[in-house]
Amino acid sequence: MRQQLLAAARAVLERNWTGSFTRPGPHLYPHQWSWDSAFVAIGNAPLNAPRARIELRSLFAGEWRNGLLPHIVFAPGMPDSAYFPGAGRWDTARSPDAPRQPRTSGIVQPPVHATAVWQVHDAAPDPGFLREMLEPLVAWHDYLHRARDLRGDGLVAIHHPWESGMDNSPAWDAALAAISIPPGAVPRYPRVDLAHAPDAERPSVLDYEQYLYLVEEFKARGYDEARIRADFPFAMADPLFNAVLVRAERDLARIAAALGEDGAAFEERAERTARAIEDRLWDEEAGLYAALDLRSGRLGPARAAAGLVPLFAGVPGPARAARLVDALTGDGFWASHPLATWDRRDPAFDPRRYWRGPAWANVDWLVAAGLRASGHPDVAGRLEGALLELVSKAGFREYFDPETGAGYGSRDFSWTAALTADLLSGARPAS
Ligand code: 9WN
Repeated sequence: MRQQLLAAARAVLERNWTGSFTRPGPHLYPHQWSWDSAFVAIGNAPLNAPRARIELRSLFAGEWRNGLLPHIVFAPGMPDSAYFPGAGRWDTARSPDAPRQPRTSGIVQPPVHATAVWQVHDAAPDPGFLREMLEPLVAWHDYLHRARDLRGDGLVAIHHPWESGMDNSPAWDAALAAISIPPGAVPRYPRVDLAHAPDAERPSVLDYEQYLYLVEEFKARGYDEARIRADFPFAMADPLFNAVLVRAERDLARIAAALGEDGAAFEERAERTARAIEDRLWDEEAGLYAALDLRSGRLGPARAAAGLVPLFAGVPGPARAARLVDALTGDGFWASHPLATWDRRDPAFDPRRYWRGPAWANVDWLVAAGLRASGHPDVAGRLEGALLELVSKAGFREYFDPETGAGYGSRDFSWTAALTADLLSGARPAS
């Protein structure tokens, strides 16, 4: 069974390979996405390391001069109508920092990349590749600390729900509701996504209105770091994004050390961000981390599986890790199939609608790796086993109903296949 599943996962990665990057899904997502590529590189590391290196190089070809690593690098030659919002709508030529080619979006996604680079090197050592990636990775992390650490405490902000990678999570509802959209501020647009996935499985009309309004707000500021920092209407410190950064800084320190360079500054930044997660994002009553609204100063509801991901970076000590284990094995997240991305006991939970409840393979994978790293290998093994069972029944779908196990969204989804392959090939992120 394991061999068959591994062969099927490899076949998905093969079909979605374009020659320079792996499409997240065959129809819905025709371009290169940032954290998708990092997960795909992790899956390819033991299977096809040269391809993993090409994937990461292709993504970093879209890096901006100020270190911003864009969440989408648009495939050359693909019509603008293939995905919305396409390169034309982003209009990143307003920034002197954006590359002219390849064309890109103007926002970011969780920084899994240093971890992916390290894992590719770990599976197939190649100091030349590490040397090539060091500077772009440092520029990327420098950008996050310089442009996104709004209070100078080590926590970095996201300025768009798409930057979290968990687009319509209820974690963003209150902050988005506080933004009023002036009439006519959002030019008309097509919902290209609805041609490929049912309405009930995708973000709502209101969600898209808010997403597209925020895109206009970036454009109005010319994608200028200082102007965005000053008054951007949406600024959230998300536990997943920050925890992934802590882990990435530590992996960057490993990369530096492997090249005979001093990585102490990266370790120090990791410590600072980890401390800020501990001090500012922990909800003692819920026993879970939550997102902090940096504009209102309010800690949001501790109801997201993203609040478990600090385990991935070894952020919590044993007592908090034990509370996270209680939370994740309880009714809120672990239904018939793990893990619901939003607490099932909360009224905002929807088992079908994208990031408002369905189980996603990348969240399971991050949490399982975190459980291993924090001394809970049994729970990690159960979680990984349950994910493999889910995928073997429902296929490499984009996300899954945590109650029925039904698969939703894109078929042949690349990161589901890649992370399944990673689990099956027995490679584990070095903690
Ligand atoms: C917007 C590609 C991406 C993932 C995100 C997921 C979804 C895009 C969309 O698809 O977002 O970036 O069109 O909905 O939410 O995590 O990277 O797979």
